[in-house]
Amino acid sequence: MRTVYSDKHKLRDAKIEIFEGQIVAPFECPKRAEYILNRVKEVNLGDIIEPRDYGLEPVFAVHDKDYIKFLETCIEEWKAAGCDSEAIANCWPTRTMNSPHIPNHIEGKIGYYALAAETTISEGTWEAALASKDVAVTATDLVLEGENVAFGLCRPPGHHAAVDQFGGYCFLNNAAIAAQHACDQGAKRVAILDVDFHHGNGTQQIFYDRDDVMFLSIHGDPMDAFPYFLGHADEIGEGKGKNYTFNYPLPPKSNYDKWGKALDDALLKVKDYAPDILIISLGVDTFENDPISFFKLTSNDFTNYGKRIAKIGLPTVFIMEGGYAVEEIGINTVNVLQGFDG
Ligand code: SP5
Ligand code: ZN
Repeated sequence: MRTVYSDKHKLRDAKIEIFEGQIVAPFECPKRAEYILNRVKEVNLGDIIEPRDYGLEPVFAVHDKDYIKFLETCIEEWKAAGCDSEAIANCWPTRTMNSPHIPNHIEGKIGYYALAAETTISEGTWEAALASKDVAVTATDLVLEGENVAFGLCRPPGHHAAVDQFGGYCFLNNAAIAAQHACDQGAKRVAILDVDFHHGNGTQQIFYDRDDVMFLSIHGDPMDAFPYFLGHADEIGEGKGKNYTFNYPLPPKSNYDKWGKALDDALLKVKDYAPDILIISLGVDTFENDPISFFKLTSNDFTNYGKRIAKIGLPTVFIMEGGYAVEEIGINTVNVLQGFDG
């Protein structure tokens, strides 16, 4: 299969993350994509190609206009306000302060648009996010143009980004932009299966009331894991979208036996839905040695589930999301893709 990749991911190179009450080096770092790319080359997975430039049109088809403006200008405004640092949120419109007014000051604005504080906005973040969405849309177009599978080596990831919120290392929702692009190119039904350890809250929110994009997610139970406030089994969609969202929250220490049962159920639902295209939000933070997650999948399990996804026989786009055991991220990611390719 072909891999779409852009060097521009390196422009997302934040220096800080807030983790367990400390300032640490970000888990979501440029080395992640390097390891994946090297493994793609090492096993000769297939050609590696540059993304096409789709501009902002597919972004506006999913995200809020003012949110995009904010992402674009955030770091400049932050610096203009006298802060010589990466931009970070420290206050939010919380449950007791739910007003529709968006503050003028960047400190208030970033709080309005942030869904978590661990993720900063640094110089180059916007440019990297733009390239990442081009990677996702290009991979999707390869499949819409007739290839049976493609890999979008996206970085930064996307699945936590909502219509007008960033966080969880995500800024633009690459998988959602790809899915909407497929719809706009004539796909009647699109399924997004999110196998990242974390619930894909952004993707769920974007398509929650729609029946033309099915969303399914297997993830750490939000009672115990980030993003904490979405991803429960009783979230099933609303309006026309009712019964087109499926969540499989799993407890700490879940192994492949348990995880695979959720996958089987999800794949049955996808098969019944018979989408024109399947998008996999591919996070390998389900790995047993992931530093921030609590599932117990082994490197071989990744190969095995790649095979199981291939078995349902749908045109498939893999979009890279999380995975923070950096030294093993290449092996685990490419194991899924090789499993798929047989
Ligand atoms: C794309 C993606 O995988 N984003 C993940 C963002 C997770 N950010 C918050 C992590 C908090 C982890 N807390 C773990 C405590 C373990 N001791
Ligand atoms: Zn994740």
